[in-house]
Amino acid sequence: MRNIFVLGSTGSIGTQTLEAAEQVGCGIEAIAAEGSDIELMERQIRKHKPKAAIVIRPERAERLRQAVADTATEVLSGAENLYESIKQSTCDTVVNGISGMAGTLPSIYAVSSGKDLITANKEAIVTCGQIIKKLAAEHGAEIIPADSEHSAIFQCIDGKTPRKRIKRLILTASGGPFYGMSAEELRGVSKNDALRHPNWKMGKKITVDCATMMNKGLEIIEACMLFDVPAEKIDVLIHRQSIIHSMAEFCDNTVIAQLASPDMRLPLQYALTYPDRLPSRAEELDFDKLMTLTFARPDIETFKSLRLAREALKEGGTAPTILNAANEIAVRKFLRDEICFADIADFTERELEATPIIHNPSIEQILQTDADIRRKYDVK
Ligand code: MN3
Repeated sequence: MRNIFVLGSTGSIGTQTLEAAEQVGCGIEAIAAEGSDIELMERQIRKHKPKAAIVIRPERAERLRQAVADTATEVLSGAENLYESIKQSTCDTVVNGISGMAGTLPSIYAVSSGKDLITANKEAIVTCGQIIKKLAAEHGAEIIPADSEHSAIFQCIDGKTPRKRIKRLILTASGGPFYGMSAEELRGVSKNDALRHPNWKMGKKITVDCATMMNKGLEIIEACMLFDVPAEKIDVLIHRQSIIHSMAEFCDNTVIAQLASPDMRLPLQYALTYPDRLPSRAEELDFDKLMTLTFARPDIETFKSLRLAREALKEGGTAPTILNAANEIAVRKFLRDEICFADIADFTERELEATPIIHNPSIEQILQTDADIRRKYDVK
């Protein structure tokens, strides 16, 4: 059984990873979190007894240090100590549940020190996917996707079929809370409307990304990077029920789909037990009451994030980094009521057009590009 280092342990992915790990009996080597919920970190330490706990915001660390002084867990703080802990850790697997670009360096340190990477963090793969894959190959680390769609594809194409026999990967999308609305109607939606996802319970940033469909745009880029499939072979299909988590179509026109109830603990657990499977706490599918599965084409005129993501992917280099940073800033502005919902994609499009693209960038250039855009808007 894997011995894991959980990054972003107090977030939605982190807490569900710990549940899945407990379910299958994985060891918890270390946990790391930003530090916004010290009480939860304390409970996690008492329950899972990790060797180390890292609080990324140093000013939040002292409270945790005092709270768990009676335990054997060492409390460290700051990003540098996090990177060092990942490198030095005796874990075999890093689970990256950090939200946003802050997850990038941890993923890079994980694979460069030979740890398998279970990644729910999209940004690292979207911006540095090729570099991370190369480092993983060099250091014998495996990358196991935990995003539900990519886990589904990973399961559908697993086996001995050569990659060149894949005709298409079909990412399913719930369509979010605003499916079917016109551009005009989108002008009137509120923050609370955007934060109400029909099927999945997630953090705020990704919930807004689902509403704009930028989440699916980032997932197209992520799928290209993870599975070495060109952009034109990746399709998006609206599937409101979120039962089929994605599909792979092969050259003989067979389509293999992965179905399960929408419960993030399941792809996280599969990543932990892969290639084995163990009983999970996810609800079983009830074919008696379910089962109307519907499919529709996405409206890329209204939800233009999908088009923007494809453009960034085609452009390559730092274009996905620019797309991601601009979107992250726009979402933050939206959550602070500084811009309206429809402005999110416009903001991202303007930034993508205005920022020069570097081809074949280094990690430093990717991080610099990201930092420059954030500095411009004074957003860290
Ligand atoms: Mn997803």
